[in-house]
Amino acid sequence: MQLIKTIAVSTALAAASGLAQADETLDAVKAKGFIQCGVSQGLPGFSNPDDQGDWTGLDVDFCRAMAAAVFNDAEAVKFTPLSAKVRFTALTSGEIDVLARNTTWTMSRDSDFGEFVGVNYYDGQGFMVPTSLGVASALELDGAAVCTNTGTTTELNVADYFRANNLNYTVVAFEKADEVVAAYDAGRCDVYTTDRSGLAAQRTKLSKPDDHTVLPEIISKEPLGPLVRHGDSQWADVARWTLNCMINAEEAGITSANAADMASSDDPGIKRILGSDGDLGAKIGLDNAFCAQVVSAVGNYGESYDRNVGPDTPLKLERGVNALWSEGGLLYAAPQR
Ligand SMILES: N[C@@H](CCC(=O)N[C@@H](CS)C(=O)NCC(=O)O)C(=O)O
Repeated sequence: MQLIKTIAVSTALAAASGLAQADETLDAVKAKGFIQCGVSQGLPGFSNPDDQGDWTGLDVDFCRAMAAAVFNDAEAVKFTPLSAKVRFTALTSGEIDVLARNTTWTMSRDSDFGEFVGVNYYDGQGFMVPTSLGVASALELDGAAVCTNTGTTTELNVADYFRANNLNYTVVAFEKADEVVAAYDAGRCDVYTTDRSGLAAQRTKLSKPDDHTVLPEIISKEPLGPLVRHGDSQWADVARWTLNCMINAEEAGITSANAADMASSDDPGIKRILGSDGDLGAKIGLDNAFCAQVVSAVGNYGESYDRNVGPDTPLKLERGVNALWSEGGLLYAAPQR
């Protein structure tokens, strides 16, 4: 009796606070008709509203890909802009269904806040300085004032790095990224430190982007990836296999332009990825053609990379370690079989 009462109370509490019960997020998302995706407050290339207010970026594409996987409609998604500081509470409280916000996968976050489902950008922390400072290495930054964001992995990394190298520094930290950019642009600090992709993105907002230099040091590992709440392995699978689908599609040569035709390919591996053979999608509560829906609507990982952060975008980021394993990079998705 006592046990039944406890279960009833905890279920009611969980329902009231929007917390995930086992395997309930996919049903809840289907019932409301869209995915609520937590993103940044504006980071070009990753999650950024354009002039029309439409969200674009690598993380935004991942959210749209999930919507295409669940609804066959990449528009069935709403975006919640979040500062670094509040992002995890938004997930654990049930305000969002998934967090895709240039978020570093660390052990403490994986245990405290949610389940990371993979990596959509391998990064590392770097430093940017005004070229006029004449600094060529981070080891010359003794005594520097360092601008950064609160609520990020950045502060601990920079403390470790300066201590390890016996350098003094002062931190000038803000919650909003635009405040960091404005402070650095106004010369309130000597150095801007964050993920290197973040430096490439924020640089585009400076009054004179070409007057700044990114130093050669990479002081940390920042594997950036999406996460979902703990305790709902079906929803974690939906997120994980959406990401794997985009990476596997690139490896198999499946693109937004050819996905429909490739479904009738003779290649059994391609047929399994696209769902024209087997029942892989049904195993995680989706249509067997979920991956075909994703790639047709959003493209494969490489298409999304090139469109959002690649060499032909303002961020100008080479594929580097974010190339497929078969091209010498780190992207290695578990197979769809
Ligand atoms: N990857 C790091 C840093 C994430 C982060 O918040 N970076 C800042 C600077 S690039 C940012 O996203 N700013 C955009 C915003 O706050 O909307 C983490 O997960 O803690």
